[in-house]
Amino acid sequence: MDTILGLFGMALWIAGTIGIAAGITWVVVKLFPGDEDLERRIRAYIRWNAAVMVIKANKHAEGIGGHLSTFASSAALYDVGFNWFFRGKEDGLAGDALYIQGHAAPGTYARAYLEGRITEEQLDGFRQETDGTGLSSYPHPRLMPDFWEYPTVSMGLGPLNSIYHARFLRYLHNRKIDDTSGSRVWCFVGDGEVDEPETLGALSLPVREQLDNLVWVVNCNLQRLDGPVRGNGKIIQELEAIFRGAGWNVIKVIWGGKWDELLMKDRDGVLLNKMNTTVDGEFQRYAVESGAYIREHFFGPDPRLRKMVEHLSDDELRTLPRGGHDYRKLYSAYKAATEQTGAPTVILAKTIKGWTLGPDVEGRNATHQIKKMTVDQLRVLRERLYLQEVIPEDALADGKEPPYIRFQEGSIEHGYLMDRRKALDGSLPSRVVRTKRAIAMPEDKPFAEVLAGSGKQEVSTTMAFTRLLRNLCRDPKLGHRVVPIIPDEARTFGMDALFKEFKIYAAQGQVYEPVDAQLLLSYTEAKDGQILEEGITEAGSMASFIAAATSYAHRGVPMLPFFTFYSMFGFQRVGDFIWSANDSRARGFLLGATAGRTTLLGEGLQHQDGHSLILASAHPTVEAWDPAFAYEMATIIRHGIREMLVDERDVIHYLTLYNENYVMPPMPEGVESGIIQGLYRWAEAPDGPRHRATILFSGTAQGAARAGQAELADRWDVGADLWSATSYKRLREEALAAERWNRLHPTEPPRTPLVTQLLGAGEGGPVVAVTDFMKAVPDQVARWVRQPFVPLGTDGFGRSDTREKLRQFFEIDMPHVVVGTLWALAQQGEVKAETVAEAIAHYDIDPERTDPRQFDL
Ligand SMILES: Cc1ncc(C[n+]2csc(CCOP(=O)(O)OP(=O)(O)O)c2C)c(N)n1
Ligand SMILES: [Mg+2]
Repeated sequence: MDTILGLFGMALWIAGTIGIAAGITWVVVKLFPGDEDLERRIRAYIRWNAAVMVIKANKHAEGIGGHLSTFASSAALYDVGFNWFFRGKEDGLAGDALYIQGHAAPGTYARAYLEGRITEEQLDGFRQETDGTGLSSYPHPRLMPDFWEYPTVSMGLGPLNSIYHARFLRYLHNRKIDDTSGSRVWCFVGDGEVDEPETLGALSLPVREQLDNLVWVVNCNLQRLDGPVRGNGKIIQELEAIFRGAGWNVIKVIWGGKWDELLMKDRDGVLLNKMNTTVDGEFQRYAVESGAYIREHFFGPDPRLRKMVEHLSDDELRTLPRGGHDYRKLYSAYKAATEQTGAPTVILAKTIKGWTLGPDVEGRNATHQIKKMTVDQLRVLRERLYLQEVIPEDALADGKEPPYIRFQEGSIEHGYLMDRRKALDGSLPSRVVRTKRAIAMPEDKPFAEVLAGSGKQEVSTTMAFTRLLRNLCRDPKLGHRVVPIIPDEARTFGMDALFKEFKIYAAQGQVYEPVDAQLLLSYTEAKDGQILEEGITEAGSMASFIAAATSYAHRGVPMLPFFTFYSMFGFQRVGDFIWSANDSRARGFLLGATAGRTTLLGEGLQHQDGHSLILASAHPTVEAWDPAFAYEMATIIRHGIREMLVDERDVIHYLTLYNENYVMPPMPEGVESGIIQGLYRWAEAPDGPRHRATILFSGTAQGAARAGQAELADRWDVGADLWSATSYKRLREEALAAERWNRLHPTEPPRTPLVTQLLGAGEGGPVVAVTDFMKAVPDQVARWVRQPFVPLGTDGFGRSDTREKLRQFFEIDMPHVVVGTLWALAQQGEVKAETVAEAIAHYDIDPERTDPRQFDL
């Protein structure tokens, strides 16, 4: 080490080393091309404004929150990127993707303010959004669609998304859909955030795929919300081992330049040893203590160390900076990251949480939550940032609002700030939807085969979907842009049929001959493969989905992703990712295959899904569908494609797919709008019977409903209409809108919700709704049905058995449809209670059997 430092001593003085720890030294010498003093001054303004906007927000609206100390620790990490590395979107370029730590958002707004992209009024509206002019708390493209691109604040999602985003850029490039060579993905990660399994869960993928277009910057301020990240250990060492083990290029920026002088004197390695054996909890303590304390406790115990710093004053000791606050070292690290080839880079930057915010905030355990500052604390901040002449004393007087500060247009600082961004193709973050190569609607042909029904053949909606997906991939207009995504379940869904024809994407191609090479449907990988076969990671698949589903915006190249998964492992397993896909303004299809609590027989409690439609109902921009027939599924998908490509709606369509085979009828005339509105009459009640009833079905419950209709007519003198309920969520949302309108327009003639209109005022008799999902799914519309409403559904845990036994158990089979209908008629006085009892006995139903919802069975 001596030699290295000796040799490069002079150069180090110019540019600085990158990092020293664990006995390994990296020396990268780069001349800093900018004006460091000017940049520090610009950064001081950004720091000040970022703090003031949080303080003011909390003055104006008590409890509104916000974060001061995260950005304070990472200001230089962002600034070096904004001044020198992050590429913008001018001249039609796609630029770099920035995943910014969510709660560092004030810093991003503060820079945008200096650049003239955000007004003072907007800064004052931080976290006060409902009037439509405020700034969102965190990066939310749904709320600020011209500004933010990538939601990050749910810890762990941003890091995982960034990996798959970088990979998706390669996918687009290798498939010759878009030249993505000019774009890099930068992801800022908190050191506490690494504890989320999603953060580190996919580290090997960018190494396997050689994603040198990916750079992570981990802000190692040693603290999370409650306290130290690794008080008794060393987070940087831990992360270095993990990233290096995975094969990343690791750059550590630990000590600021002033330490270099000391390290050069460290001939025996005592200082290095002291650094390596001091745990993070102690370092945090040194961050808040006096120089005398540091001299005593860090350098003091070893006379050689004490001697090393005897020429430094206590104040100089106290202000020996961390690497993450050393601008030149950061510049060198970023530069090295951008020059790296063949592997992703992580920069581990050591910082102090709350840096420059003064002794009451810096490094304190409570720092994350601090959002107010007293006048005295503001004075300290002003001095730390050398802003005394900019902010006069009277501006800080008690009761006064601390001012925002800005450079005059024409000033050197303003010119420098703007020139830097101009040189890098414009300001960021910035979300623009600028379609470079649109795609047209597919032809009718892909749909025709599925809409025509299956003839005599019994097929499932999953099989029909796979057929449709294949047809869409073959479509001359849009086939190339279809992105089938599957997490190691292709064979379950019959999608292995697509492997050979469309090939599995593999960055290196296929370097082996597959074991099934001689088969027609062999496992075929290719560099330009279309299918993303992700392996067993629903989270990773969802991240791919988001990258593809937002490609229309971040690349200007619309893609059409279809992510098919075990329906149980979608909303339940990766619900937060789907939520962030809503926020990201994703456009794509989610397919919950092997759906239903009783249709997926044999798999039992963990697999049988009876509630994904309920979970989906909470997602604002997810349309949730439960089609019974292949033609419904195809109609919904065609409608969804039109919404995404023609209407440019940022919408996700979730469809259940089942694996039960039955004859798929051809699409009847005139039902298209009924399918899309969520409910349509599928079959009229037979003529003849005395009583009337209405049966709603969705998904595979069509079987019990149809059998029930026949049985009711044959044996119980009831003629029932059959309706297919393709989307209760849609019906409910329409009804809520009508109800709200009525509530707020009390003197106008009221609007009638669609579901009420369709089911009428009672002439169709009571309504029985049968589903392979929980009763809460049809219950979504119960309030707007005027006649008695009886939901039959599959509440409770799934269990292994045959379909017949399961449907009997969950009380959704034909006999229960009949009994439910008769009981509803009895409520209306149409039939006698004894008739219901007779039916119960006839079908051998045990009324005393325990309710399947109870788990003490
Ligand atoms: C999934 C999730 N869990 C919890 C939180 C709440 N939260 C916000 S910031 C934070 C601490 C972050 O610490 P770190 O990642 O070290 O970031 P720093 O502010 O120190 O840079 C927590 C727990 C969250 N946003 N997301
Ligand atoms: Mg932290």
